[in-house]
Amino acid sequence: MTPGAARVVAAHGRHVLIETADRRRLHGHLRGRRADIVVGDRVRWQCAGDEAVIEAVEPRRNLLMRQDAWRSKSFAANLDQVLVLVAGEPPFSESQLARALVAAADAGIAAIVGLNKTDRPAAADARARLAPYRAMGVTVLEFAAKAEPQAARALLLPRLQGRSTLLLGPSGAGKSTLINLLVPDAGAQVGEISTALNAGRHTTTSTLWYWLGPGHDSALIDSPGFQQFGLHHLEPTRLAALMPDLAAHLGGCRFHDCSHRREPDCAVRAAVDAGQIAPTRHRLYLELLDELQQPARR
Ligand SMILES: Nc1nc2c(ncn2[C@@H]2O[C@H](COP(=O)(O)OP(=O)(O)OP(=O)(O)O)[C@@H](O)[C@H]2O)c(=O)[nH]1
Ligand SMILES: [Mg+2]
Ligand SMILES: [Zn+2]
Repeated sequence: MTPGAARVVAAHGRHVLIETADRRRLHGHLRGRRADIVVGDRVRWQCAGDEAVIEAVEPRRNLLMRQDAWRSKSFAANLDQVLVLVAGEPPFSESQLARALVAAADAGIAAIVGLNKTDRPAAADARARLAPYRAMGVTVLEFAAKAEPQAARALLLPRLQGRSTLLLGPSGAGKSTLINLLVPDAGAQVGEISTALNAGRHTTTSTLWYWLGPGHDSALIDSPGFQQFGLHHLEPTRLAALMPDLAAHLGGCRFHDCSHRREPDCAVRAAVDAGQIAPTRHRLYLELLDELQQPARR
């Protein structure tokens, strides 16, 4: 990195924590009224007392975002991988899982799923609900971050090596538990700033970048659990191509612009009838499609 280059390791609105090329961490804020800066961003900065002023944000390799009818929210930038964490307790929403995977596919970021809390009886139900995802080629890793920490570490570390991985998942899935397991000095890495941002709550309120080891080549990014995962930034016609189980049957429909709703000779619906696409997945697709085709309320 050239002098004055840094990486954003925590972001809370216009207030950020950056890590400089010589591994110092500084509070920073954006010049002017820009507020489009996220964890993972590469920035150029200048000193302003003991703070940093962010002069510019470098072009991003990718950006994971969600967008509802009213506003968009970016999770993080310049990622190699997304790890969507789910559990049987609290029961995960398949809609949120599907949305996270579609958003990652749209952003060109690889995604894997982690089923946490396998020590709980409810894991069996969660495992069954993940079957269509395994069948479509999604890697699903199972572990118990709290109950069987050593096995969880051994399973996950090779998957995280040399990459920057965003942890995504509903509140209570165990994202912070996993961070604390994999990043022994997690508290020290984020320091007071994020402790202050988080104000002693058990629930994560800001996105935070952690190095997995002293080599600084593998990173894990904790993010707050989310309720809504809007995909309004997607072109409705691209949706099916971003869902691998549906995508496998595209091109076989009678109409090239088939919406796979009720057109005759639809290869996607035929695949549902033949048991090749889970009916729940087709329903999720229709639900998302309806949502994307609603006129934007802006
Ligand atoms: N039984 C069991 N409980 C676990 C396991 N892993 C985490 N938990 C518990 O699940 C609860 C939620 O874990 P957190 O790590 O705070 O979840 P989070 O995803 O960070 O939640 P937010 O910050 O609210 O988004 C805590 O009480 C953990 O102790 C596990 O492997 N087994
Ligand atoms: Mg958390
Ligand atoms: Zn069709």
